[in-house]
Amino acid sequence: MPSLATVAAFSLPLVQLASAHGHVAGITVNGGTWIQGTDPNWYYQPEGSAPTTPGWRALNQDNGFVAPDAYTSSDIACHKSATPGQTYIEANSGDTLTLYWNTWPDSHKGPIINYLAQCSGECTSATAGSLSFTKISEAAYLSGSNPGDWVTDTMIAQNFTSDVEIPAGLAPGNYVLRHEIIALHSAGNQNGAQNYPQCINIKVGGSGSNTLPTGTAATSLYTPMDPGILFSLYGSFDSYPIPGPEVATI
Ligand SMILES: [Cu+2]
Repeated sequence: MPSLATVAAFSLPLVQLASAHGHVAGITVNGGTWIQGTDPNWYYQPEGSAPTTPGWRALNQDNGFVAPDAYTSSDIACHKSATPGQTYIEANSGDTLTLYWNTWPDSHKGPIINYLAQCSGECTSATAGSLSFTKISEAAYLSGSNPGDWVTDTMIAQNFTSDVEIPAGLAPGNYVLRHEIIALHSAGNQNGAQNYPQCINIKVGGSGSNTLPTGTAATSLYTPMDPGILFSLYGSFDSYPIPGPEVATI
């Protein structure tokens, strides 16, 4: 039997290895105060012992991804076995959220896509499978090929940050922001794309009056054979078909 000290010595490096890809560690609104996002290590912490944050928690202790063979599972909504953030960001329509990934590997090139879903009550008691997502912004391919320059390279160069605007004119209410990177480094093979969805609760204020156009259940966003999901970075190309629905006009 290993001693307790031996177990501790071996489990510590495992935790540190869990930072290979990434998660949204924090958010600011219009460049303001840092708001903690999420951390996969909080998932197993006893009730009340982890920070209360707007970021959803998930069973992604390896900072890992959801694969195309799970696109019909609600795990694709807000990551594996996700549970809602216990609070929310307060922001107004037209505000800019800056999302801070804790890290991101240079090899993981691909699109960054943002969706909103309106909660029927408080988002703190929503379930991933009940949400309907409307795409509000997307960016992906910039230039070159094999593998070329991608918006994920911009994100890395900007200290691992990515901005998203809450649509101007959006009506006040409770929303979940679904922010997602799809890493394409293995996407030339079937089931090789890697989706990294992160969900964050937002209570939108302000004086907007536009309701969110009808969205799509997360389980209907993508299929494994979409041209932007089964896509090789390692060849010659001059465009890229971003997967999912069209960006909505709000
Ligand atoms: Cu990775």
